Amino acid sequence: MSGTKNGRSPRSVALAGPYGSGKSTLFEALLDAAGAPLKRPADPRNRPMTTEIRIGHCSYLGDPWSVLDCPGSIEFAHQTCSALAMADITVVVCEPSPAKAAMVGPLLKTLKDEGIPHIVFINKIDTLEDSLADTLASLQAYTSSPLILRQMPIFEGPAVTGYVDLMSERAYRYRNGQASELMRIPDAMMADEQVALGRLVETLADRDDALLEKVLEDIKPTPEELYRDMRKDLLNGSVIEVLVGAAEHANGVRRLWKTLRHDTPDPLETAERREIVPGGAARAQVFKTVYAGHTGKLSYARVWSGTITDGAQLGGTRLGGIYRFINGEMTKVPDAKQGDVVAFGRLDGVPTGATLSPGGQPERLPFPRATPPVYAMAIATTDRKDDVKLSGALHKLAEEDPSLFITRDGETVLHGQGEIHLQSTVEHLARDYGLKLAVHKPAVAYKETIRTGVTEHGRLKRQTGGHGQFADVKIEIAPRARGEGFQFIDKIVGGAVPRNFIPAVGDAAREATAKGPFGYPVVDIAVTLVDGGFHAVDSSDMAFRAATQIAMKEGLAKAEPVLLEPVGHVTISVPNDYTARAQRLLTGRRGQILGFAERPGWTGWDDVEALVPEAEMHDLIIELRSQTMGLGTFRQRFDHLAETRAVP
Ligand SMILES: Nc1nc2c(ncn2[C@@H]2O[C@H](COP(=O)(O)OP(=O)(O)O)[C@@H](O)[C@H]2O)c(=O)[nH]1
Ligand SMILES: [Mg+2]
Repeated sequence: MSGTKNGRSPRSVALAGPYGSGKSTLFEALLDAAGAPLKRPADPRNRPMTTEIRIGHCSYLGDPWSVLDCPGSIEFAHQTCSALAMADITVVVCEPSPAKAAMVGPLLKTLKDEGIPHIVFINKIDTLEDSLADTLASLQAYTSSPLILRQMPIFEGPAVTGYVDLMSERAYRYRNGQASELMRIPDAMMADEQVALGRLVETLADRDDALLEKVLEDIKPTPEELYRDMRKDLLNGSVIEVLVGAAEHANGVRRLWKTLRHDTPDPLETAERREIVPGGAARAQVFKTVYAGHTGKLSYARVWSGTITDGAQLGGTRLGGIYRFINGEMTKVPDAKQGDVVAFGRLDGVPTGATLSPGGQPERLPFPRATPPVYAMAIATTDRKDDVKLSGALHKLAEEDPSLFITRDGETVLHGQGEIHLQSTVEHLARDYGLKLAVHKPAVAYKETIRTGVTEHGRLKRQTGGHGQFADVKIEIAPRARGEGFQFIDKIVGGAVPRNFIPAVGDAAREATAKGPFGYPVVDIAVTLVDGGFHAVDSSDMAFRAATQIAMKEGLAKAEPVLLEPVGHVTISVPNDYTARAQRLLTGRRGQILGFAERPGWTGWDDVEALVPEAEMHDLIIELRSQTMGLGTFRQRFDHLAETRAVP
């Protein structure tokens, strides 16, 4: 399959964009048009949300292709970024609505910053009511590269029935499910068409002196000249080509295919762009990992150079199968060549993002870093017998999903990108590992300390049969400044406590801070051993430990204990329309606003900084997203512990 008639290496296109813009519909329409149809969901209007990258293989006009359908939800953004990093070109799918177009902003910025070639496909053109001008203006606000609308929708009455392709100056009437049919440019559109073409040519001429000269001399450029310029500018990111269509009716899909065929770079060019050294050993990079019931582990990878053959030693294990995806079926193939996107079977221990080379340890290729987690959920097995199974499953989860972070500090906590992300993780644990789990809000890491100093006596005296137990300590417990930690001071003079028992007193005092009067760890105190007593036969380390424990327990309770809550330094990033709202959201959560400023490198965005108690952070991301059309994000770091009267 990978070597086709014309010998071209397989190219790869990623479909990205907001949730609901029609990526999955377009994915199916592209495969249909290339004669590699998928099984459709029973009701296409009820298509389930895409939560993982889907892959389809096909060939279009003799060229081999892999199409990657990405999840749209921001909570799976890491998967999308992984797919973008693997693909030769990205199609940004959006809707003809200015409000919804704003949701594409962060994606356009990522593509521009990372230098990934991309075009925009305005889908659902059948829902367009008047013009695309507002939508284009809304998109343009997010990128410094000019958007060039290449197709003008043709209206018949209220409905869009076709388009004028400006570069070839040809008009087409949509035919549902089939190639469009050539028609005359409607007379009423002639004037507008000339204006739009003039704008298109001018934008290209701004970047091409030869074209500019022609424009100045009033010579009409040929379509071929325009195609060539568009490709060059698109590949270096200086313009963004915009196409239109309706995936659901297969309108504009063949036009999109032809543009992709013409403009998409070869895998070799992509490897070069990604600074992957050409030649040498075969190399592949894993961008998705799935542990699924019957098939076992699959590592989806792109081959950047050379050929990888089934059975090769890869990543320290023997490769157990290479698969491609044709007509929605997994098909076993003997090898994978440069450009191929395949799934490798049974690569134990190989995580998402890993670079693989037969028999070797090649250089690690760059892979998108996951954004820090913004939402956490604690999980526990409902049957203690499953604990070992859970631990094994978590290990595999970590290989699959680089945007998931797991902590096991008292309770097991999943930290991820949002509620849907973590829910789908828990469902995965239930479905593929048979784990019944209870989920709950993670505990806040409260601490405690004391407000005043006390002197306390602890004494152990026990006579059991012959040998007894005896120890006596007098300690001073005093508060220290926040962050100074625990300190033990020995002030024994004259042997009131023999030297060899003093370490036991220090250890016991420190251990007693594990759980204070409120049940939380005690921080920032000093314990000074000032006096004590012993017995020549009955004293022991154990006896001194016990006496110290008694003194600490009673002393801490008398020293005006207070609860401390962790407070984080939070930075919320939002488009500046939402800055005031973000501030209200923070103050509503006992946040203390520190200020706001322009977000570096993001025109039209602000960063709002605040100090916010951790106890108020749990669902911050949910409220923030619901108030900012999903655009708001935040990052946080621990700042300090603050006294609180809040009862946890
Ligand atoms: N009117 C219209 N609806 C569409 C079109 N393409 C997709 N849709 C609908 O938009 C919804 C979301 O589509 P889907 O492909 O799941 O979006 P995704 O989240 O981007 O993958 C579905 O109800 C589709 O039927 C289109 O061209 N026109
Ligand atoms: Mg989808």
